[in-house]
Amino acid sequence: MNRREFVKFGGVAAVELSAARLLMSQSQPSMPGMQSAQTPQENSKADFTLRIAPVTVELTPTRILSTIGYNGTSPGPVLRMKEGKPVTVDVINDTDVPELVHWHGLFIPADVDGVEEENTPMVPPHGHIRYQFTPRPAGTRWYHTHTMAGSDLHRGAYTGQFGFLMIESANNPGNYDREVFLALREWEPFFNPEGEDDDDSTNAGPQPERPKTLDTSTPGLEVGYQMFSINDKAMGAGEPIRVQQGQKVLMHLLNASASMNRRIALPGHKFKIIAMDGNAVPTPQSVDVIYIGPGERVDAIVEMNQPGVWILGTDTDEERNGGMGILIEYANQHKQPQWVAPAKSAVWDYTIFGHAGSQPPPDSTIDMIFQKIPSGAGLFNSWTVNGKEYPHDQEFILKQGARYRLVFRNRSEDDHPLHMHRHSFELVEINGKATSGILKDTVIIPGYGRVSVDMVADQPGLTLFHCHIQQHMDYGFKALFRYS
Ligand SMILES: [Cu+2]
Repeated sequence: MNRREFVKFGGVAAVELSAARLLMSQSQPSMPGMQSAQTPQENSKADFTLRIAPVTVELTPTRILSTIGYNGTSPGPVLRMKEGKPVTVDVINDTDVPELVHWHGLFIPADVDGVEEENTPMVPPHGHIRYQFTPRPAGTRWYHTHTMAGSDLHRGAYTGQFGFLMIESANNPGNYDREVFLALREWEPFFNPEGEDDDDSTNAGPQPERPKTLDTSTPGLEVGYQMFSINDKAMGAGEPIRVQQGQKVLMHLLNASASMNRRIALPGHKFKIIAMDGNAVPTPQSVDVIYIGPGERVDAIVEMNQPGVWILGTDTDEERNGGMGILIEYANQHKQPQWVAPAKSAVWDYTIFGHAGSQPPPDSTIDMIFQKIPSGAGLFNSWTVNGKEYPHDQEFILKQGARYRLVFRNRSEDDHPLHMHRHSFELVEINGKATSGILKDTVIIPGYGRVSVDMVADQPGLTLFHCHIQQHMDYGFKALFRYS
C-alpha cells in the first residue's frame, strides 16, 4: 500500500504487539490530531501484501459472482516462501468486519497463526496488520480466513479468502515437467436440510465407533451450494491444462471448501501420491481416486500417457457438470472431453502410503469423542467433544516434549476433516489398521470411524483443534490445547 492509499483510511495509529512480531494499525477517526509513532509505510516494505476486499469471480462468462478475496482475486495469489527465511506479510482489511489470515500447516507462534481462539489479534475493519514469522516446514501449505461464520453464509470459509502457500525447501527433487495448482471450491451457499449429504463416503469399512442405538431425532441444516469450480473457473470456462504425451505433471490439490469432502478422479490416468498435507509420504502409491476433505492437500504426479481430452473432477455428476472439473488436453487432440466414473471399489486408504509397522506406545493418550446433537429442522446441529461444546476449560493440557496419542472417535455418521493447528501429527491407526510415517495436519475421520494420531508437544502456545467444516467448527466442534 502506498502512502496515499494508506492516508485515505484516516488518522492511523500503530501499536506494537508481542515482541514486535505483529504490527497492527487501526483507523481512529475520533482522534484526528493523533500522530502515529510508526506507520507501515515508514517500515521496510513487507515481503508480501494481502489486501482483503470484495472481488468478482467469473466462473463462466454468464455466471459472475461477488465475494471477498485477496488482492483482487479468488483464489488469492500463490505465495512462495523459503523454508526458514523470516518473512513479513502486510494484511490490509478493506472490509467492514474484523478478519484473520491463518497460515495452515505452519509451525508458527499462536500470535501470528491467525486464530482468534489462540489470541491472534484480528485485522480491524479498514485496518492493517503485519505478520512476521519464519515459514516452516517445507511443503504445500495454504492460507485462508479463520473467522467464524455462524449462520452468516457470507463470512469465514464461505467467502473467497483462500490461496496456496508454498514453503520451498532447499532441496526440491523437481521430478516433474510442470506443476499446476488446483483448488476445489463451491460457491453461493444456502441452507440445506440434511439428508442430501451425498458426498460423504458411505463408509463401507469398519465402524468401530458406531453406537448400538442411533439417535433418530430430527437433524438440522447442512450447507448446499449452487456453483462449483476448480480455482476460479467452472469446468470448460477456463483454459484447459495443456499437456504433451510423456509429461509428468505435479498436481497440487487443495480442498478449499467450507464444508464438502470430495472424491476426485481423472479417467485414463493414475495419481501417484507423493505428499499429503505437504509432507512427503513414506510409500508413494498410484491410485485412481483421491478423497480429500476441507483443509487437506494432496500432491500427486500424473504421467500423461493417454492422449485425448479428459475431465479431471469430482465423481459427483451434478457437481462436476455444475463446474467442479477441469479439462486435460493433450497436444493436437480436440475430442469431446471424456469422463468415466471411477470404480466404486476405488476407496481411499491413507495407510497404503505409510509404513506397515506400529509406533511404540506414547507418553500419554488423550481420548476424544465427537458427537452430533441434532438441532431439529431449521437450525445448525451442535457438536460436542467429550460431551461438551467449545470451550473446554483446561481439559487438554500438553506437557512440552511429551508424545501424545490422540484417539479420535467419531460417533456420528459424517466424515469429519479434523485439523490441528501449529503442529503436525503422525497417523498411527485407522479403524484398527496400524500405520506409521504419514505426517499430516488434517485427517478425515470416517463416519463412525476411529483414527489415532501421535503428536509431539513441541510448539508451546495455545493450539486450536477443530473440524474444518465451517458449520461444525462454529457450532461446537473445536477444542483449545494448552501447554502446562
Ligand atoms: Cu465436522
